[in-house]
Amino acid sequence: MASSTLLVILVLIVSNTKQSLCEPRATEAAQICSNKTAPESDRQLFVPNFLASMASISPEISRQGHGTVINGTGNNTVYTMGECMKDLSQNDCNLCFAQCKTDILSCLPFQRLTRGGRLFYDGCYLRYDDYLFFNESLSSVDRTVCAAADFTGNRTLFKDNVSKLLRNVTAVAPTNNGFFTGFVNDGNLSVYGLAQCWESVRGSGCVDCLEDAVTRVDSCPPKVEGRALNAGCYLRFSTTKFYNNSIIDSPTGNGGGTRRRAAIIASTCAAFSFLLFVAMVSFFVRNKILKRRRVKKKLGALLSIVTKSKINLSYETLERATGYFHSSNKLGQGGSGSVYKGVLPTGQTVAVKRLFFNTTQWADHFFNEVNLIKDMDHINLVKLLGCSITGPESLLVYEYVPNQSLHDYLFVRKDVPPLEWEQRLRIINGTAEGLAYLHDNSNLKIIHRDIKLSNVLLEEDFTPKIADFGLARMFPQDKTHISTGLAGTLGYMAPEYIVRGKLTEKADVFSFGIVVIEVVTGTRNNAFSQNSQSILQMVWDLYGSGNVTEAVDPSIKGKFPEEGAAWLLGIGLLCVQANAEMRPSMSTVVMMLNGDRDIYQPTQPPFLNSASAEFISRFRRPDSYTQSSGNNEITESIVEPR
Ligand SMILES: *[C@@H]1O[C@H](CO)[C@@H](O)[C@H](O)[C@H]1NC(C)=O
Ligand SMILES: *[C@@H]1O[C@H](CO)[C@@H](O)[C@H](O)[C@H]1NC(C)=O
Ligand SMILES: *[C@@H]1O[C@H](CO)[C@@H](O)[C@H](O)[C@H]1NC(C)=O
Ligand SMILES: *[C@@H]1O[C@H](CO)[C@@H](O)[C@H](O)[C@H]1NC(C)=O
Ligand SMILES: *[C@@H]1O[C@H](CO)[C@@H](O)[C@H](O)[C@H]1NC(C)=O
Ligand SMILES: *[C@@H]1O[C@H](CO)[C@@H](O)[C@H](O)[C@H]1NC(C)=O
Ligand SMILES: *[C@@H]1O[C@H](CO)[C@@H](O)[C@H](O)[C@H]1NC(C)=O
Ligand SMILES: *[C@@H]1O[C@H](CO)[C@@H](O)[C@H](O)[C@H]1NC(C)=O
Ligand SMILES: CC(=O)N[C@H]1CO[C@H](CO)[C@@H](O)[C@@H]1O
Repeated sequence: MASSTLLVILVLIVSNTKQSLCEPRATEAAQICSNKTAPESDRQLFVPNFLASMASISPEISRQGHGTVINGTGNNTVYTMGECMKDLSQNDCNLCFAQCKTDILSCLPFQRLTRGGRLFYDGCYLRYDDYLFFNESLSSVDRTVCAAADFTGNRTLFKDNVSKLLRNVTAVAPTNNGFFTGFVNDGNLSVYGLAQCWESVRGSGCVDCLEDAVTRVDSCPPKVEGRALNAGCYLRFSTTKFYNNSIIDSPTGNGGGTRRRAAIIASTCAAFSFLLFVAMVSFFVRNKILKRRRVKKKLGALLSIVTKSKINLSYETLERATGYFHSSNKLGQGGSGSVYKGVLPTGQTVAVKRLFFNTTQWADHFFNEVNLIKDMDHINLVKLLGCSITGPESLLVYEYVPNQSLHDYLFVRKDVPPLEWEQRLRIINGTAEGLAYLHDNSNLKIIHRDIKLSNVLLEEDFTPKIADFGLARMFPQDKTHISTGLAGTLGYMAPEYIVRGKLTEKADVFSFGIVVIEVVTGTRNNAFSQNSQSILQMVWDLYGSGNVTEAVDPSIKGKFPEEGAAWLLGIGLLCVQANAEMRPSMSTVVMMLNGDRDIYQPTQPPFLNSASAEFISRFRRPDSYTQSSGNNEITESIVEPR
């Protein structure tokens, strides 16, 4: 009983932190994959254009929160549009979009070439298609999504109030840069709404889109929430406050009539506002509690693990240790949180990671990391020293690794000498050993899923340490592969993982191969570069012509053993072979690195862009699916939220 009270308090605290507002709202509202198909022969032209457009849209999004790009020519041109909701901060926008961009890959076809996909998140939107759709306001596949839960009070009043809110959407948004947020409340009930026309949909297009959206969403009550997901706009109402209202409260914001309404409420009766606040909070919390049963269960398991162990640290201690998370102590920002340097009262220097996900993801990631790595002990894995889960935000405490990441060392810092050959060798060896430990750990097989230069940290003596297990998944021994939501970083992702969501430890081997080639050549692998510039293509070609040492980082020219370099690049190429089965296991790699020079030669080119289209098409042909149970299973499990 006491523990369940504690859980309730915990959930309460979590729901009330500012974090629940500033989350990137990367929750999926709908994914709509086009069922327009094209001949197989078009695939080789279409997919590279798709990848190019995904690469060029990100800078647009991080510059201005929206963007459109067109890549390719003729009938294989790919049109891509992305946009964040206007109330998101730029940082949240980037986070939302990064996830959106990864997840839309699952619209890429499996058995046939489909040429379009839309992914609606509550914080951002991404669509690609094979025709110019940027100013389209309505389409035949537009969707209305109503929540499952019914409103529990007087439904007639609720419906009236929702309609009242929705009427203002069409009145305000078209003349307000396509954007609306607002709410209705009468003390007992609040309804919040947000609507946005995409940047390229203005004027009558925006009006048409919103009118249609309002009509459809108006049929959602008595459901507590509804969304209209149209080609040209997004509309959502909910009894939970889900948007960032600082835009509305700020004097220059775009609140429409709502700002005045808020001012009236505030000035007429402060006590009333307080009641309102209490009502809002209790609605909000009750909702959260109902929805987050699963989280509570997980938290329960986690809490007992943590409190039984010695790794529990108090929030105050860690706050003080990091100078109250002072920006000068910030070491970096990862996929699941920002990391600060801190000094514990014992004098030990540590790295403290603040997780910034919303509640569900928070519990998932946290549970994942703590549970996975609390028992891991290997010199090449970053060690988890402790955590804090009862404070206002969750913190993980790791050993501090002083030289920062391999990525920063190689490509960012200008004040360090280039890595010598022996140091590179040591880094590659250690990374291989750490990975082999993860893969062959006695009772669990762990796939890291996000091996890349920035997840390899360096000690002062250049011992590498693999970090960031946030994406790691435990791998049941009796399964040969698991289908999973795609995660990871595109340039490092194995082709079979991108294309089919098929995850085995060979996906890590592929990423490791990329790391080897990057470390030896001192060049970054660009997932989207044209084939002439691809470092993988270059190394492969030089390997074929027997001149592979020309690819070695020019900054150590003449200061490395030619034979050793050729051999190491050969191992790298072996690991990035397109066919997963032909890649060696990590333990074989470790053996090779330890001097077993009796290795086989790479026989297959890596996942190159020119070859990639051909490669992908081979992977996607129905005949290569004979052993799987068909594409549906894979599609569904990929779309499943993590
Ligand atoms: C809310 O929006 C404002 C204005 O765009 C922004 O500065 C702020 O960071 C946002 N807050 C959150 C919590 O996202
Ligand atoms: C797919 O085809 C079905 C029937 O042919 C149609 O009803 C549906 O709207 C189509 N979906 C898309 C996304 O085009
Ligand atoms: C894709 O299109 C964008 C602009 O629409 C352009 O900047 C970029 O260079 C193109 N990429 C390729 C590989 O053609
Ligand atoms: C694409 O264009 C080529 C010629 O430019 C044509 O042969 C082919 O049939 C077209 N494909 C489609 C699907 O229209
Ligand atoms: C969208 O743009 C195209 C080309 O610019 C134009 O022909 C079309 O009429 C526009 N459609 C709408 C709905 O504005
Ligand atoms: C809801 O409120 C309306 C107006 O106050 C009232 O006429 C109606 O009877 C109420 N319905 C219920 C189910 O309480
Ligand atoms: C809130 O609800 C209660 C009963 O459900 C009702 O008596 C009261 O008048 C309502 N308050 C407002 C401001 O509508
Ligand atoms: C709707 O707009 C009117 C006038 O613009 C404003 O007075 C009213 O408060 C708004 N209502 C809502 C629910 O936003
Ligand atoms: C804030 C507000 O407009 N609340 C209204 C909700 O609906 C009932 C019935 O129409 C009104 O009495 C409230 O004023």
